[in-house]
Amino acid sequence: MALHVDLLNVPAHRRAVIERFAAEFVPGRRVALSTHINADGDGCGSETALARLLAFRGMRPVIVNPTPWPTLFDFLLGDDVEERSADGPSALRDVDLLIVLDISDVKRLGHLADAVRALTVPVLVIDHHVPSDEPPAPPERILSDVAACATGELVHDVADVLDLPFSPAVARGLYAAILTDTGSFRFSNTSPRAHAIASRLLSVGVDPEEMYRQVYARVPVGRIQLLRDALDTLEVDAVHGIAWLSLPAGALEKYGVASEDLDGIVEHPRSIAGTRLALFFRDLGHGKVKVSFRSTGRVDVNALARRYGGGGHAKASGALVAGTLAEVRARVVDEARRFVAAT
Ligand SMILES: [Mn+2]
Repeated sequence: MALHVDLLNVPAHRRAVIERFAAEFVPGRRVALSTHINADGDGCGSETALARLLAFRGMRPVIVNPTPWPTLFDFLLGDDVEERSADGPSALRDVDLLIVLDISDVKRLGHLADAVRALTVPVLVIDHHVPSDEPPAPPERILSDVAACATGELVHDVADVLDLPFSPAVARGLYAAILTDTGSFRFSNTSPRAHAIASRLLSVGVDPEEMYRQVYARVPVGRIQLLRDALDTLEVDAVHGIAWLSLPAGALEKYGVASEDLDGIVEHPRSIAGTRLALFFRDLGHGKVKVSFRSTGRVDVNALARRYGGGGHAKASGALVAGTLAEVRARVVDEARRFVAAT
């Protein structure tokens, strides 16, 4: 069927950037891969897939993230992938190349950001976020497309253009990336091409039920207890179509869970009938509150999050806001009411 093949074709503008990138993929070179703080399925899946693909090219990859590798995505690692996030910026010292994944803003590299700004070796970016004011690399070294359902889609394109093998481990990484960033093929970024690539990955041996179990069905009990507490804070402004949850400082410690266990919590207020904007406020305990913004429909939460120095996607964004939980919540909800009313 021609339709399927057409969907897998790599768009020309992506192909051109990837062919330019290939000049940096020199056998023997040490290449570091990094993604944003609190790596998600797209970050981890893209990294492990790209690490293996570049190893096929004869490169020596190492993953160096600003925050510890999430336990949830341990199953994507293996003896063949070196992961040195615990070593911090020093792990970047002797690399020949850095590839930053799933980030448009260098600040998302957390405590690695200054080391990356100071690097003298080339930095490449593979990403699908809305461009920021301070990208981690100059424009000619960025492969970015907001039309990509996940950074994993672009890593797929790298493998396709450079004719690198979709090994089972590569395919699992790419599938995890697309599965999680599309909200299990539910969000608006679930393009025909997302399904076509997923189809290709299934056809080389990815087991969808195993992926479901790994990603969604082995959560610690504390995650569910935390969800119970969070749901208890639900507030709804039915007039404006805004719903939000809050989490006080120390909630993660209380249940012995990690920040990755908060992934998806904001989908609960988002799922309420009539919600146009869902918010999740998490008090980090040091005078800052992390705010997650989710939109259903036309509300551009990237524009809203940018007012607080954050950003992301039009339908999913985040920001770090200074203040107490009560202050930040009052301020952001107030602004959100006006923003939604003007949309
Ligand atoms: Mn992503």
